[in-house]
Amino acid sequence: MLSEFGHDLQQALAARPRSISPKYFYDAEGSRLFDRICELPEYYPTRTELAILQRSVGEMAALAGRGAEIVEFGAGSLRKVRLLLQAFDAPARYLPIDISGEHLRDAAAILRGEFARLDVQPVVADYTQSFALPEHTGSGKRIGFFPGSTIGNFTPDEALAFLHGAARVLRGGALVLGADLVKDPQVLHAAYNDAQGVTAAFNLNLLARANRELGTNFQLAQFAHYAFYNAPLQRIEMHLLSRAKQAVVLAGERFTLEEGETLHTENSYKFTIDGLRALAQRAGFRPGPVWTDPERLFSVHWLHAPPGGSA
Ligand code: AVI
Repeated sequence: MLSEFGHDLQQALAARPRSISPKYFYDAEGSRLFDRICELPEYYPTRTELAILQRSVGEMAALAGRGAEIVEFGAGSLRKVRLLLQAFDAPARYLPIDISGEHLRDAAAILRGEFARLDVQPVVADYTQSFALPEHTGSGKRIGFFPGSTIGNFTPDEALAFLHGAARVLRGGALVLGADLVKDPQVLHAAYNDAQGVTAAFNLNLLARANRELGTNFQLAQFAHYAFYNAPLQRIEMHLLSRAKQAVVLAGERFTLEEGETLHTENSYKFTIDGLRALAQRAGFRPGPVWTDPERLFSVHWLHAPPGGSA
């Protein structure tokens, strides 16, 4: 029986064009490489968003009010949510939602140690699908947190579906959303083609992971990391490009890749501020303040969820 990864890779190799979800980047090695990407000089999103959050978290705290509960979509960087938890007025509860139970447990244990009065309730679920949250008990608002421009890794339809789901669970509250901005293509190109080759290793790890988990025989040296900005579609595309005609065997099935053919591994959409606000409005949010950096590289949005009790 093939795993979900094996099944999706099999479908991807058989299709034209070939593409696979970027969620498969994140095994332990991929997560470690992504943490290194976040520290790279060329990869501006992480430090820019952190600086924006540091500057604006006081305003966010005032908007959130006392006793808010924070719902984080993905238990990502503790550094970011910690800023909110420290600045908010007596946050009542923290609900991180993540598909990886192990990752969630670790994050929860660290935050419980740091915030003794905070009720930390991890939710193991796929937040891109329909999911349920524990009942909203306190009198504070429910504030969603989705930093990092992870929304940019969704297709436009997936982004809209995610926002609809978030609006449903955050009723009466708000969503704090980080979104990378459209900018000089050279800046974007450098961010996904770093000099140290960490992004290349991150991309190629998808094939290494397949070799480890699925017993495939990908020759990593026969593939090139290929990332470029597709300006009309406002997205960075990452591909793995076959350097030569080659064959790979997955679960007994042989697939041929011609020289120059690619496996499309990721889209990273970039947004205009108005475009992001319009998208959020389509999902029922009322756009509030937007914070950005002096170079307008990155944006953090306060989006008011529709009124009413939370689901
Ligand atoms: C997680 N995500 C927002 C990153 C991005 O920039 O799209 C993933 C990434 N891919 C290459 N570098 C970083």
